[in-house]
Formats: sequence, C-alpha cells, structure tokens
Amino acid sequence: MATLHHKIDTSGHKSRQLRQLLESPNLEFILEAHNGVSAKIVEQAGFKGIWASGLAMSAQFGVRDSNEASWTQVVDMLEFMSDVTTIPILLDGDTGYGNFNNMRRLVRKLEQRNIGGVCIEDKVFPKTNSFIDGERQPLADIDEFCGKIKAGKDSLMDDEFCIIARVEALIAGWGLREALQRAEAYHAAGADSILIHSKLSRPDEIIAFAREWANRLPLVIVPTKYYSTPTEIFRQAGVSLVIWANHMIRASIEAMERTSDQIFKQEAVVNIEDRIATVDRIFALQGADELTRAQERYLKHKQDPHAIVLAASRGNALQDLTEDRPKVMLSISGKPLLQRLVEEFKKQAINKITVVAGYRAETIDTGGIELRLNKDYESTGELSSLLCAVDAFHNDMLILYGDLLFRGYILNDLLDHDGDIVVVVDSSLQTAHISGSPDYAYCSRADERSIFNQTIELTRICEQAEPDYGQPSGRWIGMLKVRNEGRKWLEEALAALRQRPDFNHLTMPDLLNYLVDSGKKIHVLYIHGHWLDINVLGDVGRASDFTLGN
Ligand code: SPV
Ligand code: MG
Repeated sequence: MATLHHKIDTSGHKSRQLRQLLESPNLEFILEAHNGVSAKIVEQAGFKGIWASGLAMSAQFGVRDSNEASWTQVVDMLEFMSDVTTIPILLDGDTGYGNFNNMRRLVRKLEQRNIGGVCIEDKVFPKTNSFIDGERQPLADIDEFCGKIKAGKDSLMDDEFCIIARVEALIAGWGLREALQRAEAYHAAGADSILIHSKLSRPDEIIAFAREWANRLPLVIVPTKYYSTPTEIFRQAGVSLVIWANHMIRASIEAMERTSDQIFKQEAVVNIEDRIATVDRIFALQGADELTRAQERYLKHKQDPHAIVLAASRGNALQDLTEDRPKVMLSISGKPLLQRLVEEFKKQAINKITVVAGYRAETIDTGGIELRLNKDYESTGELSSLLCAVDAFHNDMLILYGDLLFRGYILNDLLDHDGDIVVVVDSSLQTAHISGSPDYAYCSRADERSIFNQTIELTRICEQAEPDYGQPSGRWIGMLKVRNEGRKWLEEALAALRQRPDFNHLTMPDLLNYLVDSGKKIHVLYIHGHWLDINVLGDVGRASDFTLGN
C-alpha cells in the first residue's frame, strides 16, 4: 500500500494504466477524489483510477464550479493527489482553461506531474457546472474544440496520455444527432475517448447514444443523475468507463455538517468520538509509520535522547554551601550546576531531562526538567535513586551525576558512540585532581590516544584502587549512555539487584560491575581531562575557573 512518502513511479505508467482502463474489455469504474487524503482513500478502497472532479475540487476550495479556482491551483492539488497514490488520475479539465494554447500548456504540466489524462468539455470558458442551467450554456464551436483536442495531442511528450472529449450536446438540449456529430468530429481530431453526459434521471439518452456510437471510441459516462440505473445496463450498452463523479465530496460534506452541528449543540465531543475517524487513522493515511522507520534509518544517533540526572545528595563535604540546597543547585560563576547541565543537553537536542532529587528537592526550580523524588535519599544509594526514574527510561538515554561539569564535545562523542552501554573514562590519571571517590576504571586496553576506532571494554570499576586488577586505565567520570539492548540489560540488572538485601547501598559502579559480570559488553569512551566533579569546597573555585575557560 502506498504511503504519502513512498517511492512514486514517475515514469509515465499512470497514463498507460488509464489507457488500459479505457480500452479494457470490461466495464471499469473510477471514483472522485478532491485532495490528497480522499485520493488515498479511493485507492485503498480498490479503485483503479481517480476522477479529479472540477465540482469536487472547487467545492473543497469553497468556491464555485465556474473556474474560480485557477488552473494552477488545480494542478497543485493534483500533485498532492498523485504523490500519494499509484493509480492514474483523470483530470476534469473543464474547457481546458482557455483556448488551444492554454490546453497545450495544461497537458504539458499534467504530464510533468504524472497525471494519467484529461477530459475537456465542449463549452466556453469560464464554464458552469452542467447541472446548473445546463440548457442555457453555450456549446463550443466544433472546429474550435477540435483544434483544442489536436493542440493537446500534438504537444504530448508521452503518447499514452489520454485526452477525453466530453460532449455536452445532450445536456444543452441539442439532441442525439448533434451529440453524435460532435463525438465523431472529436474522434477525427484525435480524442482517445468520448464522455457522453446526461442530466436525465433515466439512462435513456445515454443508451441511445451508445447504440449509435457503437464503440467507435471507448465510451465514458457519469451517472450522477441516473444513479439508480443497474450497473448491468451500462455493461450491456458497451460503456467502457463509469465515473462516480462526486460521491467522496458529498460523503464528507454530510459527515462534516452532522459532526459540526452536533459539537456545536452539545458543547461536547464525547458523543461523536466513536463516529469519526481516530487520530491514529489519520496517521495511518499520512504514512506516519514510514517516517518513523525513516527516522530510525537516517537519524540513527539523533533520536532525541533522554537524560537522567542523579541529584539526590546534599554534598555534605561542601558544608554551608549546601545547607539550604542540594549540590546541583550550587551556583558556579552565577549559574546553578543543574542549569549548566540542562544547557549542555539542549545543545544535543536532549529535551527530556529527568532529575532524581532528594535533599531539599523543593529548591530545584530549573526549567525544562521533570523531577522524581527519592524520599529515602538519606538511607539509600544511587541505584535507589535510579529506580525512581525507571518510568523515564528510554531506548537512547544518558545517565549521569548532577555534579558534573564537562566540555560539550564529550556529550556529543558519547551520543555518537555505537555501543549499547558506553561509559566515559578519563585516562588522564596523573594530572586529574581527585576529590570524591575516584571510581577507577579498568579497561580491556589502555588509552592509546593515537589509535582511533578501537573497541575498548570495561572490565571493572572500583571506587578505590584495587591492585588485583593492575593499573587503572582511567576514572569513570559518572556519565554513561544506554541504548536499545543496553536498556534491557539495565532493567534486568536493576530487577536482579533489587532482590539483594544490600540494594539500598548499591552504587552505579556496582551496577556496571554486575553487568560486566553477567557477560554484557560495556564500551569505553576515553577522554583526556576536560571535566570535573564537585565534592569539596576547593572544587567550587576549580569549577568556576573551568566555566571561565581557565
Ligand atoms: C465534475 O465532477 O465536476 C463533472 C461531472 O464535471 S458533473 O458535475 O456531473 O458535470
Ligand atoms: Mg466538472
């Protein structure tokens, strides 16, 4: 099934499809559509073609069927209709919007938009709908109309494009002889098919015409007024194509009037909800799922990641500075840490930010975040806080401590990394100033800074150095990324660790070690400095220097 943005065959096959409908030995049917969505619905119903009705298209613009909409406005709408469908469109081209020259330009534009064909009627521009005073409408001069058909045919690039000549002689009350004479002249001028129109409520004059016409060219009819005629009659008469010319616009007008009336009177929408299309139905018609798939394919690393910030602790070592606020609300060069974090996130299109607060949570007034509360922050640890944000878990998320300052590229590089779980490790062990627990990271390889694109895995994180593991490769900075499979691993690990009696004391390094022990690959992104965390009073001055670029 076509979606709005599927690959459209623009190689001219639609004109061939329409020609096949006209020339098929069976009676074929096309249904009116007047915009993209109605065209799509017509195709979904199973129709092999679409009638782009002048009446319906003018009506959906809210204007009269008297060439009030310009022909380019019509062609623009056709482009939407054709883009979302694979079946051919036959345009109701009225009188060709002018003389032979306008007709030439019209067919060229229609070909360019992969429209199957056009039907023109032998009236005078600006035309009026045949059912409004049909008898009083002047007919075109036969020669002039034949010139228009010829000009249309001569300007075609694609020989399959169909030009159908519509005979209005019966509508105008000129009788069968005139209708036949005109049809024959249009045939001789090169028309591919004849549309014979009637405003009678019975098909008599159409049947009489068909009998005399004897299939000299395929015959097209529009049974709007003689709608009660059994279709079999048309089949027996040798008609090639039936146009159901206005039923989609009429159905939608009826539905819209009923719906608007009811909503207005009831001042409520509850009673119409089950009688109208769901919003999901609209999404389906628009091909929204195709866009989602395309985003997965083309915006792989930029799927609006989420961030979870662990910010429950007071930061006791900061003494008075955190008396009345948690550490994340500590002002560094005039701006709270959390505000700085949010600004870094925004630069990476991370707009969903969940902050797990605890100590003095009520003082957190940073905009653009969602707060979760770990009310037992005093007696519980990091994993308990993380658990408070489990409902905000996402297939592409960062988890980090709230007391971090870092250069923007670190976040960018982390988001670009392909691993399912990636931890950021600072390999600059000698130079780094260490205030809190160092979180030493032991990795599969040391940071050989000249080698890129190496996969490095975490083997262990220890809050203090562990000689058993050899030389640490660096320090985990308190930031990780979790994606796709990684999210599943994380949720399973949390569920398992929760069963342990010491869960309340477990830390993020405990979680990462558990994952490593369960055989999961935790990737390492090495950095070399360019970050700090804030644990003691001395860090505040260093942080201020850091933000000022010193
Ligand atoms: C249309 O659908 O605009 C037509 C057919 O031209 S009719 O309205 O029956 O004339
Ligand atoms: Mg029309």
